[in-house]
Amino acid sequence: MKPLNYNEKLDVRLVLNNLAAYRPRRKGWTWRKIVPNQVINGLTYKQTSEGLKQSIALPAAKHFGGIDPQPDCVITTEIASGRFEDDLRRMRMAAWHGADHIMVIRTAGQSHYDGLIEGTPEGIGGVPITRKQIRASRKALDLIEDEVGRPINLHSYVSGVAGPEIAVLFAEEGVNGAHQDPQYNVLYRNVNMHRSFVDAAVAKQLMSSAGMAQIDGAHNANATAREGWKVMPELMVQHALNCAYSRQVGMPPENICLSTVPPSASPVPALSFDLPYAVALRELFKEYKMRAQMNTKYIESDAREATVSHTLNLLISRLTSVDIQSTITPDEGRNVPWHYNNIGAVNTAQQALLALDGIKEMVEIKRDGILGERVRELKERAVLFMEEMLAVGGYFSAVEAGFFVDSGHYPERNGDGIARKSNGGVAANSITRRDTDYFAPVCVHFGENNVPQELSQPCDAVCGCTLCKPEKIVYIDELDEWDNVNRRMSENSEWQEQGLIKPEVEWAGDGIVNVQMFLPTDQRTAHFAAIELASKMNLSDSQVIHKQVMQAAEGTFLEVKGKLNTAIDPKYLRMPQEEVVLSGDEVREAVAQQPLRIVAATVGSDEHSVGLREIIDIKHGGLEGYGVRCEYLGTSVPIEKVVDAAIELDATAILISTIITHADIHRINMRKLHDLCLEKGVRQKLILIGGGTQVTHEVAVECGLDAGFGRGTKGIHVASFMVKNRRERGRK
Ligand code: Z97
Repeated sequence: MKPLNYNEKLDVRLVLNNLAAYRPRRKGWTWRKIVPNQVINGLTYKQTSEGLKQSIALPAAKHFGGIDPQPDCVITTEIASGRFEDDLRRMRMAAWHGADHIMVIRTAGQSHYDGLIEGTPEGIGGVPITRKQIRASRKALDLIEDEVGRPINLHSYVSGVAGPEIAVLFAEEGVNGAHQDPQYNVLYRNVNMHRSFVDAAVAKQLMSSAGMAQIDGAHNANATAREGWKVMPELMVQHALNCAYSRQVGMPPENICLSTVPPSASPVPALSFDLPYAVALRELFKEYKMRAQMNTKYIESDAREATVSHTLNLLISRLTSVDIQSTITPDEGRNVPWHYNNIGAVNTAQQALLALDGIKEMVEIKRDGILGERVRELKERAVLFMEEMLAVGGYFSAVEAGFFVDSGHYPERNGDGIARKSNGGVAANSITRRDTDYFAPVCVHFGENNVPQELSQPCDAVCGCTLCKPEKIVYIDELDEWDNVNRRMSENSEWQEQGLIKPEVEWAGDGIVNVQMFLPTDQRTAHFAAIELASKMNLSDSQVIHKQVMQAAEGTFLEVKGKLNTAIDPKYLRMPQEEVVLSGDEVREAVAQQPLRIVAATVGSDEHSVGLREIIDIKHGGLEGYGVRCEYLGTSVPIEKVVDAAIELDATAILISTIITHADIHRINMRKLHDLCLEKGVRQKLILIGGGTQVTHEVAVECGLDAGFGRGTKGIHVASFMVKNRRERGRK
């Protein structure tokens, strides 16, 4: 496929084309290339990696030369749209914002499937993981990684009774990382425990053979337990079990990642739990990688609250260590993870990690006192847990006795743990002892294999296995005529081909918009009033997805999502012409040839001068810097005085500014300026410009002025306009 062009959409149809022939171009996990003491635009960073070829920097970067430093750790985004064709576009957007670990969430409960599925069915809360879906995702990611200039890791999940088959599929297709933890099967999916561990051995070996990174499932105990922060000792035990088992199977330690989660969240004094926990964990599991999952247990519908929790979690990552920083969309609590929130979370991670760059060189973790005590206590509790586990007969007996996901702070027990029967669960009694002459003609195999001596490798017996000879992989495109990507895309094709624009958050063309409103009434009334208002805005299927009481009687803030069943044709869109800004040199030259003088003031009864002064001041790159002679008359200046001064000084232009505005005072001032200039017979001669936070070019022109400038304006914009406007007047 030809390389992506930054201003063209990813063509999903081209990605789907000839997928049968696609082969992954590499296997295994890729870490970022760390650059110690990297200097970017004169700033030294301690914890960053190689930069991107193309990216979108954090909003504040524009004040710092547009820099986009990339932190040292891999940054994850979890994608869960339910339609994989939409996932591909999310991946691209996330990669442009610095994500290099794409976790495609599986459709709800895929681990209950006993085999592989094919095609591209739609999922709920994630996509059904199939060969076609993975292939297309990996192929799209190849294009995307070339575009941004950094390898991107694709990730999914190895669980359920079909775990080993999924691991084979992932090894074949070049999936770079996966969750794999037999405890997940046992505790959350009630798969028989013996079967889960046997399967895990096979899966882990396959994952190792393909160099995949493994993430465990310990964080699920935090998310599931009634009082999540009390399970800290158990989290360590779960990590220990999966690490030890993975090592026994032969997985290299550098591929083993702990899914660590700061277990608490404010309003509890979160750091007093989370920091000792993070320190203890990193001490106990030094050889392994830390994948810092953020706390999801306490995410509600408030994106602001979730973002603060995430930021505090990022502080823990920087105060201790992190190899993979996970990001969850801050709207996870609403179960509608929208693409722009994926980007929001990736931005949160980058912003916080960069701000905290090098913090450990300035701040030391104090080991004497409370932190040291808690670290020791946590380790002791975890070790005691393990000892008790051994005393009752080992892991399987401990699960039977309900040791795990109990919300007591060990050794306290609340009796609410998840208990599973050793001989029960899905696929119980499905393990068969191998015959003594057992032979499997595959190259990646767990346990004894009686390979006949005459074969140089086991798969020679079948002329090659799919890992050695990928051409033997059977690629099935679609099995379901109705539930597939082609049908879904054809539903959207008409408006897409016409180039129509529809709002979307979940899927292309879903028409969903999110409306924020404050209603001055109690919560319950506000809820129903908001839905009614949404219907008056022509929104259908409206739902209140967030509400917060400002004060019981005074009012409620709400977010409502709804469907807007309309599309915009850009052909008929009236857009003002884009102003082409002259270069600084062009402006300087024009002003040198023909002097330009302005009179400027903050008018009416407005005492705010900062905005206007920045436009004028040489220090802020203002008009003075281009040779413009500026007469600044001050604040709260009457319009009459400004016009008189302009006449007296024979100025070319008048600049007025209104920062604080209510009751449309900015419009009133601008109109007055225009009218007065007309009255005094100087309107033709003077360039009239209005500025301020509420001013736009259109509003200013409507009020009779020549131009209006709002937020974000720099001196060059105004200078360029004046030079061009003067030229045009000269031409007339
Ligand atoms: C995460 N935020 O990053 P299924 N195996 C393990 C898991 O943890 C999971 C599955 C399998 C979370 C999001 C939640 N974890 C994902 C160790 C899911 C998924 O959904 O049962 O098919 O398997 O980990």
